[in-house]
Amino acid sequence: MKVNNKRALSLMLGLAMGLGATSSAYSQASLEDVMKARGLTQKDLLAAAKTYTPTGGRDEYLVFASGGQSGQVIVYGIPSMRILKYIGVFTPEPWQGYGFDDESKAVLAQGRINGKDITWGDTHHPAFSETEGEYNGRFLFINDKANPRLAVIDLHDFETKQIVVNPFFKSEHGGAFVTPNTEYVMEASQYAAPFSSDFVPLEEFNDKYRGGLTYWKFDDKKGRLQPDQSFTFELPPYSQDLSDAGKNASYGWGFTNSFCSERYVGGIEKGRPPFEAGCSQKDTDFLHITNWKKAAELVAAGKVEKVNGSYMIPMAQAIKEELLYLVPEPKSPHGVDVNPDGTHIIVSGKLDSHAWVYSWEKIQKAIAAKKFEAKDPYGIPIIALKDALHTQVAVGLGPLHTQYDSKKCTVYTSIYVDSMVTKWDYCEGKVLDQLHIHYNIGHLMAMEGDSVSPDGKYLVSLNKLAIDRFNPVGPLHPQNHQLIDISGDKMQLLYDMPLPLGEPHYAVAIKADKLKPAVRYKSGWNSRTDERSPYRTRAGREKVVKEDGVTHVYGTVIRSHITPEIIEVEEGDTVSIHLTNLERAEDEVHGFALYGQSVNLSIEPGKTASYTFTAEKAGVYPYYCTEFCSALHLEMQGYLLVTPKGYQAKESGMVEGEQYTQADYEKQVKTNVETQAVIDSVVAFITSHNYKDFPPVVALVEDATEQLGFADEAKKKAEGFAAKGDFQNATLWAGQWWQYQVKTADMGLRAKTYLEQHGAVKVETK
Ligand code: K7E
Ligand code: CUA
Repeated sequence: MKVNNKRALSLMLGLAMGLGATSSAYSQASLEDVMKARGLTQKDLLAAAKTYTPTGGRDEYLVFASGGQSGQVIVYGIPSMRILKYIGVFTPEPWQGYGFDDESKAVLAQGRINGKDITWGDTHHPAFSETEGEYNGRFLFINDKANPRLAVIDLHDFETKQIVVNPFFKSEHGGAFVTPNTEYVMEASQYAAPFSSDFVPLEEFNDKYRGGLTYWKFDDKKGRLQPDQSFTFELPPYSQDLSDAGKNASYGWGFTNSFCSERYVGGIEKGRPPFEAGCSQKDTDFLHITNWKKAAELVAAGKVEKVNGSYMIPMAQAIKEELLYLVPEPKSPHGVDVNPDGTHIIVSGKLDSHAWVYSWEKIQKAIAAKKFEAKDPYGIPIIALKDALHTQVAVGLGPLHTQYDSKKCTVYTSIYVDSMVTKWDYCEGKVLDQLHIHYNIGHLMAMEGDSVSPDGKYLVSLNKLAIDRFNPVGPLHPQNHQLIDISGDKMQLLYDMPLPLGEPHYAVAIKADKLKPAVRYKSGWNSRTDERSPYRTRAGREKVVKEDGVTHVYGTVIRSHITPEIIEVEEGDTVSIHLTNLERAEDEVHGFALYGQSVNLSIEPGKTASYTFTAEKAGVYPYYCTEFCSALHLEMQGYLLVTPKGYQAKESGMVEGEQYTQADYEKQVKTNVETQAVIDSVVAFITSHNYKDFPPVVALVEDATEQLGFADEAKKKAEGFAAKGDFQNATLWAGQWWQYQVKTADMGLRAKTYLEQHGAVKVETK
């Protein structure tokens, strides 16, 4: 053991002294050699130079992609396309302890449907919180299509904080889309169903089945959706699809697509033509236009009734109060996208080769003049196409979604059937460029593309099929995100990124410098409620107490021990283990796993995480830290002893495997004195440089100082036992003293390396 530790220390010292890598023959090859060996073209090299991010480098944008069926969110960088994180949202994720600790189980429990735990989600559309139409980098919302739910992720720590269940819908697709100041998050149903949870026969489809659109109120300060202030529009049983919120000129309004306005109900097994035939008969479907601002005023004025405890605006009321209109749109549309200044709305029909551009000015005029061509079967006024349309542009077969460029009037539309991206001008109505992708693109995404000021630069094509693009890995292929350079007149394909998690329908990208994520929590923090945990503990205050029949373990974790190290409970006890990470150091996360229980905790610096279970069976249950946090990570361990009922401990006490003498003690002290000399030299190096100009180094120095403080306490204990002639305890405490020294040296050397690599300069020392 000791030998290993010493080797570890000398290794650290060796690296710090620059005895590192020697250059290999490979690295001496010229660029031409490498091109030749790998069969690369000039074009490849250019693409590589545009995406390659040198070691230690950062990305300009961060992408938050839906994780599709994984129920997670995937975070990656642009232009490097390096994946940084999977965020657990609707699905348990063990690395983050999500769905394993009590705190996050409570978040997942908010998403229960009819009392049943749903441990996955079909995530589709992420959306950033906005201020005046600009991404503000504070929150991310994402929907679950399968079970109509929305989740709130706080970008302060990239954790899911809330899940809400739609009180009316049985599925949804048109979420999440935010209004320009995140007043509301839009969520539209997809498959019409009764608003109640009762059985209603399909024969009553037209009368009793309904679509809908919920505007979820968001409280920016609390960072939570407010179900009691949210409201839902009752809509006809058309299959409502995607939505987008109006902005600038169209602020206060929302736009929602629909398909199957034929209201066909299928029945292939009864010899009826299938859904797909019955749902694509008409030449047009309906774009729904809703006035959320006026609806919110009615809600505030107490003029909207609650149904099932939630505000619901019936169609009759929406029509009477002039909140709801329809406009014909191309057959089986999919995307609806409002342009940055809010003056135009682009809709593409999957079964029409045109993208239709609507003029908000024309629509407003028709509404003001009450100029309608007809009413739908539910009495909703229909604005004539000619009174709403700006132009129609032939963009390709199977157009789906549209993204806006930084250049005025320039847009990119995904063309599913033709497998390409069409760049076109919606003011002039002409196609500018087309690029083939691989294969069958769904959504596409430009940098800050949903904001009022898109950045252009890059486009990501989120493809539905990968087919032959990657090494084969079985019948289930990875997803393929293709990075496209859109800074010039011609689009240029740069990179294929496989995504091995689920089908990411949509993604959003934000300038990385808008995000300011924390590196640690306030001490004793419940990260899911964003409050101090009632179960937090400080160093030296660890305890085990029985309260209301539950054995509460108030413990701590820090390199490299879990306190307590031995927990004794009786068979049948309910046990609640609460662990607080005492670390303040960046990236010093500890985990917690316990034999025979399905648990892993991720306890980041400052966090308190809990795990409650019943100790059903008497036995010995080792536990340990699951993050390789330090040289003595493997020793970060303990035992849960579940004693049989009525068990009496024997008198004899514990016997240690080794007995130590005065010579052992002195040998350890000698090592410690030598180690201290190393620490002193590192400290001298750091303090003789302008280390205070480097915040990461300041943090490391603080951490090292703290570890050295612990070393001092252990040293005093060792010396106390030595003075009493108890060399057993003296030697063990001297060993612990050395452990803290090693951690101090580790921090110090990391700080020294950082200074050397970041051009620190010598300063005058007094
Ligand atoms: Cu087109 Cu759900 Cu937005 Cu898939 S959706 S592509
Ligand atoms: Cu803590 Cu390993």
